[in-house]
Amino acid sequence: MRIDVVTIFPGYLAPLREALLGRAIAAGLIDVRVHNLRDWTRDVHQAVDDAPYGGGPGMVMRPQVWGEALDDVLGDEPARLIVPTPAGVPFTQATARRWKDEPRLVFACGRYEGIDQRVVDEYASRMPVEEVSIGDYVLVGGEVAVLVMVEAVARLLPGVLGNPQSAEQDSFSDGLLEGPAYTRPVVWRGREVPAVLRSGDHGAIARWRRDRALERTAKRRPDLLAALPEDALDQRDREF
Ligand code: 6GU
Repeated sequence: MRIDVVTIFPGYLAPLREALLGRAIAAGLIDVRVHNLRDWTRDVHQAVDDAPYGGGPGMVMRPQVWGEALDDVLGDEPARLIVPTPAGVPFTQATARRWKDEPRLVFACGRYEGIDQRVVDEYASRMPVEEVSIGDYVLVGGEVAVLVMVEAVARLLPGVLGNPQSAEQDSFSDGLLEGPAYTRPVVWRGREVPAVLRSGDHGAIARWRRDRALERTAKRRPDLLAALPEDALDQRDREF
C-alpha cells in the first residue's frame, strides 16, 4: 500500500518510521511519503492560510496551494483522499478494514480552522474523498489523527503483525471489548492468575474469555452491546 501525507509539519509524522510501522516500511509492505505543503506556495511568506469569509476566529487554509500540492502528489495513480477533521464522519475499526485493501491513501492534513471547503468538493468530483474524525475531542491539526489511522490500517495488512490472529481477535473485531490478559508469575503481590486460564480446558477458557468480554463491554461500552447484530449473542451469552 502507498500512503502519502501532505502537511505543514512533516516532522509530526516521523513516528510512522518507528516500531511496527517502521518495520513494515523497511520490509516494503507500505510505502509512506510525507510532503511539506509549503513546497507548493509561491509567495515569499509561504502563506498557507487566510482570514475566513464571513468573519470569525482562526484562519482557513487557502485553496490554491492545496490544489497545486494535491494535483502533484496525486499524479494519475488512483487514490482515496482522506481529510482528517473533527467535523468528519467517525473513523472506526470498520473504516480501517475498508481502507486496508486500497492501493493508495492520500491524507491532507488541515490546521487552523480547516481547509477551504472547495478543495474537498473539487477532488470529490474526481475521486473518493472522505472527511473523517478520530473522536469527539478537538486536536490542533490532522497530523496526530493520521498517525492513528495509518497505524490502525497498517496492522491489518498481511505480514505487518507477527501473529495475524491478533488482528482477528482484537477488541472490536467481534464487536466486543477484549477481556483481561495475564502472564507469569502465577501470583504477583498476592494476586493470582484466574485458575481457569491455567486449567488447560480450552472450552472453559474460551467461555471464560467470552464472559469477561461481555462483562467489560456491558460496563464500559453499553453502546457496543446494543449495536450488536441480532445473531451475535448465543443463548449462553444471553444467560450471562
Ligand atoms: Cl481528524 N482532526 C482534528 N484536528 N481534530 C480531531 C480529529 C481530527 N478527530 C478528532 N479531533
